[in-house]
Amino acid sequence: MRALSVLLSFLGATTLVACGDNHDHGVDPDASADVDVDARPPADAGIDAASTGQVTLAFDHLVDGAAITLGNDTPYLDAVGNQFGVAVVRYFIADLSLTYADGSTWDAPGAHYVDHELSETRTYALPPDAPVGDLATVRFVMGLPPALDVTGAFSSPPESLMEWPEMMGGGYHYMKFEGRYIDDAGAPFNFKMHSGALGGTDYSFEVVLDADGLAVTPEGTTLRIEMNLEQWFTAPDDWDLDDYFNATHPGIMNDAAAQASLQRNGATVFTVGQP
Ligand SMILES: [Cu+2]
Repeated sequence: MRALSVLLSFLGATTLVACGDNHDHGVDPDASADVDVDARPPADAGIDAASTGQVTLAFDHLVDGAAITLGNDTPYLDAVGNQFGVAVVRYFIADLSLTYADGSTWDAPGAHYVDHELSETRTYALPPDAPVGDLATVRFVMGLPPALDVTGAFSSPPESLMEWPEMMGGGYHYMKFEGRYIDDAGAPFNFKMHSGALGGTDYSFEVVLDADGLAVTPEGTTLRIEMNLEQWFTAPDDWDLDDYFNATHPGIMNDAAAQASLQRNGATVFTVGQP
């Protein structure tokens, strides 16, 4: 329901499917071969351990396919040639949903917070009762949908530290992606790419990832969710960081056009694979 409303609020504009890059782990056709179908309780009788499994998401943060190193250096290049580096990566995802090859879906409602520097946040163990089967897509909301983006919803750190100013509409940052880039004058400039709902406008969006070749198994499945950070700056909108982070425009929290642009670029930021 929530995912639907997010989709509707996004006017169906772009829910691009991003291809994972690690589909070599094939599905074991015998994974549930020893289950006696006749012995299964009816679907509504409770959790059948052989027909469900636990999916764990493991979050990685990459630039150009390589794991990032946080710091004040500017080792990376974006699409328009800005040198940049990464110091902070913090964000929410919400309302995860698995879509199976047979068309069925399984939902894990609620929000999960990720901070690159807090290893415990980079693992998200979903409820253990996901149906076993071949996956088609992994879906989630990047940021917080309106129902979850409510001031006071998170009462303790680290989530509570993501608060978004009341004067800008309250709720929470979807993301804090901070670092440093080299500006047109050749000087280092610290950027804070902060996204969130601005003045009551929801800029969260649904991410749909191609999970072809991945499956939920009774033994448990880990899916690697990769945020490819350079993609925030491109596809479809190329960001010259000089235009967004400079002395007269130090940030983007009050910039509706920038928030809308991140919503567009974000459709291709994530990929999924299996470790
Ligand atoms: Cu901010």
